[in-house]
Amino acid sequence: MTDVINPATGTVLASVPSLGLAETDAAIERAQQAFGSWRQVAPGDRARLLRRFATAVDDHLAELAELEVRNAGHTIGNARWEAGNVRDVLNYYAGAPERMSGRQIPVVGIIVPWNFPMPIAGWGFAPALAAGNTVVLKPAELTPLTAIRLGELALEAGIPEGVFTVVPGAGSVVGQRFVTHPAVRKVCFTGSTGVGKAIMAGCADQVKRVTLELGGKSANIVFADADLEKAAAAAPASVFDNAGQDCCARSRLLVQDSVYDRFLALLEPAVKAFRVEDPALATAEMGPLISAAHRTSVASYVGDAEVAFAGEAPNGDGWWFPPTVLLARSTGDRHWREEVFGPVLSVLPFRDEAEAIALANDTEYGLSGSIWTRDLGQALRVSRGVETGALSVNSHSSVRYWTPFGGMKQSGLGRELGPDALHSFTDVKNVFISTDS
Ligand code: TAP
Repeated sequence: MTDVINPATGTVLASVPSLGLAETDAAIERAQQAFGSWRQVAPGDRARLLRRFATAVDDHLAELAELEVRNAGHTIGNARWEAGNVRDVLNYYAGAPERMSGRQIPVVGIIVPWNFPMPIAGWGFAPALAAGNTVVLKPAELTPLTAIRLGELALEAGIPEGVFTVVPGAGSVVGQRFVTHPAVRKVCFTGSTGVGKAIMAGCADQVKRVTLELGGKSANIVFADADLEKAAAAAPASVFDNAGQDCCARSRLLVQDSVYDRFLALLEPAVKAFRVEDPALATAEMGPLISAAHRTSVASYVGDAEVAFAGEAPNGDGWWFPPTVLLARSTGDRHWREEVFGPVLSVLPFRDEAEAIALANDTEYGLSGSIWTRDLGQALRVSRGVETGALSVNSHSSVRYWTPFGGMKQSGLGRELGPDALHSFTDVKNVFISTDS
């Protein structure tokens, strides 16, 4: 059994079984058997079952959101959006079965991190089920509760036994078995770049298909001609949302040197006003970090760095950390180069467009990013120049379920969401039929 902790209080919330190798193999074999009948379910019926699953999620939206607030420390506003996102993604892919021709990959193994337990699970299982695959899903050990509940809701909605199985347990046991078990023909992994590389190498052994959504160190580029008030008001949430535990966090802020001082003066009150409090409160903008160990890791980046200013965080129990803005002394600074995965923003000035693009691209990652300018030509040139999978101009959106999401360079491989995701859950088979009598 594994104890599940509420990160806002440090207290034990639940105990969840940590399944071993034999139980993982049994779940995979059930999924393999279920594939035979699931692929035969008529497309219209498969679509109906997915819509019923979406309705079950919608009916339990408040319960799922409250569970996530307690398990992951997400603000209640975010958690409601996340449960709604699972519903929306299921409904979106429920439109797919009738429009697809019969091409499936039998069993898909989905490995989910702790930072967005519900949406990332849904981005994997919804298109996989829609495409006719069966699914085994491993939640992160720290945040298994909503995935377990989604598994129950799927059964209640009529998804047949074995078609979607949640297998809680350790990454090195359950997740690793998805990589090595020959019946799992595709692995969908979201998590750290290090573990992602090991999974990709492991999948090579069986030439197993793999989708990777990995880390990020995204740039928020603010040009001198931008609406600076609006850009400064939006910058805190772009990096401190979900306590910075977001692969799309705009954790590098690049500001054109001619407006650098003015922009920091606008940013400071916005950072100090960012509300860090009990995530169950409707007013909360940020909750705690996920664990004590993670807080130690985040704190190590602030260490002897030059702090420009910081916000407030509760002092009591739980793994709290204040929103913090650091001045980068050079692009070699550890907090500038590495993914902190916490509420820490690094700031650096730039001279011109060319330097902004060069600095944004000076990273092994390429997941997301933002450009603030009133010059449309500049917005398009910089969008072309920055090597990243999702960019927003004069906003910080990264995810809409009807458009593709994924990374360039070491941020990942393949695309989730939108029409693209379905292709990664299907195989092309070319059958020649002789018409000789
Ligand atoms: P990881 O340590 O990589 O864990 C992610 C998942 O992989 C967990 O379920 C983990 O299980 C499992 N795992 C660990 N070792 C494994 C192994 N050897 N074989 C198979 N599975 C294994 O990452 P994390 O700390 O949970 O998440 C934070 C990282 O994920 C950050 O770097 C962040 O950028 C990245 N992330 C990226 C994205 C996208 S969309 N690109 C989204 C969210 C997070 P356990 O729970 O047992 O450790």
